Amino acid sequence: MRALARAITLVERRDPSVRDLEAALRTQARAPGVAGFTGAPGTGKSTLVDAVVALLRQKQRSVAVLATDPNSPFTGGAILGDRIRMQRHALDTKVFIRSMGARGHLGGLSLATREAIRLLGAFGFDEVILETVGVGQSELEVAAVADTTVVVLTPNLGDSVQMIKAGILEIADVFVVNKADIDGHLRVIAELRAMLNLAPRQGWKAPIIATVATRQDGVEQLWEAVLAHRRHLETTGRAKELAEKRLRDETAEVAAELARQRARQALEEDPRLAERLLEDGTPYRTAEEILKRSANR
Ligand SMILES: Nc1nc2c(ncn2[C@@H]2O[C@H](COP(=O)(O)OP(=O)(O)OP(=O)(O)O)[C@@H](O)[C@H]2O)c(=O)[nH]1
Ligand SMILES: [Mg+2]
Repeated sequence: MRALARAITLVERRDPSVRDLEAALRTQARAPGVAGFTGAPGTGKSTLVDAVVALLRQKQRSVAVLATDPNSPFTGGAILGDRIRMQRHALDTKVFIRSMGARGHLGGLSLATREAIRLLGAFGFDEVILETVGVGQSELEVAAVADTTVVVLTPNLGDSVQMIKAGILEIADVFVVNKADIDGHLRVIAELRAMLNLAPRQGWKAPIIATVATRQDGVEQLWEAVLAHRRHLETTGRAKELAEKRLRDETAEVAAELARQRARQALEEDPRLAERLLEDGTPYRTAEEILKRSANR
């Protein structure tokens, strides 16, 4: 576990040694199932994830939770309330809980998260659960990495279904209406269903699961829905397509990261280059030159 934690810190920092580590681990790696939980702050994501972890442990599945916050600097594993909340799993070696951030690192969080997921696979974890912390692009980042995206809504918080952010409907594979112990949950479910019927998605119809995370109600159904979606991906060949697309995306991100490092280095180390750049007043010629040089190395 210590080794895993350290390796993930390297991944967060985008440390060059990650490359060797990955190569060494590749033979052992097998892909864990990845489910991402997203939704507005306070909807109960952490409580739900904690309940799912408990369920998975009953089923003898090992599980890693990555709480990702694209707006934070890398964390080195420090985690706030969530670790306390999930503390009942602290002594269980088949549960790994970790927060990750990657502000200021090119490729952002999705690249670091993908690498962390590969590491978790190499360390033998069966399931990986991502929880987004914070708002903004995080939903989309999670959807780009997870096999199954779970969008968590609640009856309160004023997040009436009409206010669901554009884009959320398309990324949700499973909807959860959590806090179903609060008045108004039936209305939210009805509104959501009506909205989904207006804009049906091809192939997979995202189910709506009502849960009371604090009592673990509905958590079994929620996990069943995640597994049903996973089977759907497998049987339609979509899983393979997604894996291939991710590898292409990730390769483009890694290439961009390497190119940026080399460009910075060239501009620092070669005064002639920097001088000509100033003469040009625009970056294109110099950028091309740097890429050419980099290719010839
Ligand atoms: N009534 C009720 N409260 C709940 C339920 N699930 C979670 N809560 C409460 O809602 C609050 C927020 O729960 P969290 O699990 O921290 O929510 P979160 O989505 O992880 O929040 P952030 O990580 O801050 O975005 C806590 O006080 C929970 O106890 C539920 O099903 N019913
Ligand atoms: Mg949380």
